[in-house]
Amino acid sequence: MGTKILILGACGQIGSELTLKLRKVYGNDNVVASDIREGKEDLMSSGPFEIINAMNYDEIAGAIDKHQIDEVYLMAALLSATAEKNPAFAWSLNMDSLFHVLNLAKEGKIKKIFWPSSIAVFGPTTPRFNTPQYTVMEPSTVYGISKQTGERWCEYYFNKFGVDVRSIRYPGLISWTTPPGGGTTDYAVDIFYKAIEDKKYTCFLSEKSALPMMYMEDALDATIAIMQAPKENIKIRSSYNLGGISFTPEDVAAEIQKHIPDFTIDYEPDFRQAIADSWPASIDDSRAQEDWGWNHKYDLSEMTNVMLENLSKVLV
Ligand code: AKB
Repeated sequence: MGTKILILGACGQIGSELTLKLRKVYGNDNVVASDIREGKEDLMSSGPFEIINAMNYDEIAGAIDKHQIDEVYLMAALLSATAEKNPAFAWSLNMDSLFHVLNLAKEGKIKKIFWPSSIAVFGPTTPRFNTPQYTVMEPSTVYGISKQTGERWCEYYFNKFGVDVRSIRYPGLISWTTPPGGGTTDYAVDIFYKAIEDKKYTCFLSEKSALPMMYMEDALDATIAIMQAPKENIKIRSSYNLGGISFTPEDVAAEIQKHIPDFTIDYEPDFRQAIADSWPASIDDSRAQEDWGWNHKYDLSEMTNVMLENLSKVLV
């Protein structure tokens, strides 16, 4: 029998695409999707689905037992902007769910965990350009504090209990199938919807706010690559930097204008500007390249092509 996988938070931006990709790789019946509520039709109909609250240990443990799960991908989380509005809930969701899966691995009920960290672990005192793997980390957001704390616990559970937990610091992720929710990097997805629907966009970050970003397909490839890498290649058990591309709202607007010449953008920065200002502009991901062969495929121009091409079919 093949590897059996449980995805917590399968209906979100990353989870929904990750589920379909993992089903292609491991077989539909071997990938159990779960979330607090039902998701899109293709996700529900292509394989098993369970309603699970990621904050509930018994619900996770029950599904692991029922489906004889080997690996858990914990994708449920409150992102940076939403977490600022609801700090206590963000902390509970982001930390409780992680402790549940770490403890399930410690108890021998699962063999491997994927847990996403984020560029939000860095803060205003971190070097902003080509941010190194090991550097000053003083996150100033609730989300960033939860991710940095999570990284420390992952490393601790690996060192103390041998828990095989693997993690990536995702940059902003761009995709056209499921919209993101509650992040600071969400503008880089919204802008494509608005470019097609209205030919204009009001950006909640300023024109020069450079952030590390990545097209979803690259992020999924990285996620599967780190999970499939031999154990001895995973030398960092907190979380790996993952860079991809780096651009500003002005850069992506210019790229869109190559396809939609009358597209216009204006800027009305809100509270998310302070979050963006505290994060790196670009990331050094050489350790991911060296340890498990990571390399991204999509640049800004290729990503823009794919986003506009696919969204214009969906939004007509
Ligand atoms: C966010 O903007 O909160 C996320 C992230 C960078 O982790 N996309």
